Amino acid sequence: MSCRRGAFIVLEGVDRAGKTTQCKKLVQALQESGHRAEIMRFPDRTTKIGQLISAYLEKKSDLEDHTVHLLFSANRWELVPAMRQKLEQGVSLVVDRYAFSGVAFTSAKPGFCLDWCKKPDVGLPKPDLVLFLQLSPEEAARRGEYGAERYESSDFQRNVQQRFQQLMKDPSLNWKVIDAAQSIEDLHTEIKTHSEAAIKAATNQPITEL
Ligand code: DGP
Ligand code: NA
Ligand code: NA
Repeated sequence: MSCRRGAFIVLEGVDRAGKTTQCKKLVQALQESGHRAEIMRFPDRTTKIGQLISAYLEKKSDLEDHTVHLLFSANRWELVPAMRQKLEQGVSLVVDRYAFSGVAFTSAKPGFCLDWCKKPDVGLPKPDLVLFLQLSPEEAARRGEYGAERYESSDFQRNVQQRFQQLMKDPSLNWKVIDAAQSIEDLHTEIKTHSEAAIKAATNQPITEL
């Protein structure tokens, strides 16, 4: 019996690094070279929990900080059965943000430590590859004004970036740091190369957990 599963690939980074554009280009390129691949994003604002998160991000509602952290995590958990099913069917998942954004964004708030922030995500499927799109706060600012959503300020993003740096020290994860200041096409080529290697390596490997 063949057990060629799909690869679980995550793109992370601060806001404006180009994650969404690169996720779309990657899925398209993988499909064109004959892989089965699908895009996903977190938060997934379409579910009931996602709608609570969306209202919070749009500042239409205020939620207590621990509560919102748990909602973001619950939003990942509710998609786990579908994610596992796809991976086991041989579909590679290209995911725009995951638990690392969860930890980096909440722990950038006063009074939160990395350890507490990581706990609700323990047991989630572990990505085969985490591509971190590295962009300095100065370069991010040059890309234009931040939007009006929650978290979209240079000071907060600087804190988030520092938290990501700490998370990248985890040797149990396959982090690849990519310079997001290069051109869209060069960035895409680099991301595609890493992703194809991850798809090859995932074959016959079990899906592990965070
Ligand atoms: P996006 O739809 O990719 O623009 O993400 C929405 C915003 O939410 C963005 O500023 C990053 C933040 N975010 C993403 N995931 C989490 C999470 O799990 N926890 C927290 N606190 N913020 C998150
Ligand atoms: Na955003
Ligand atoms: Na995005």
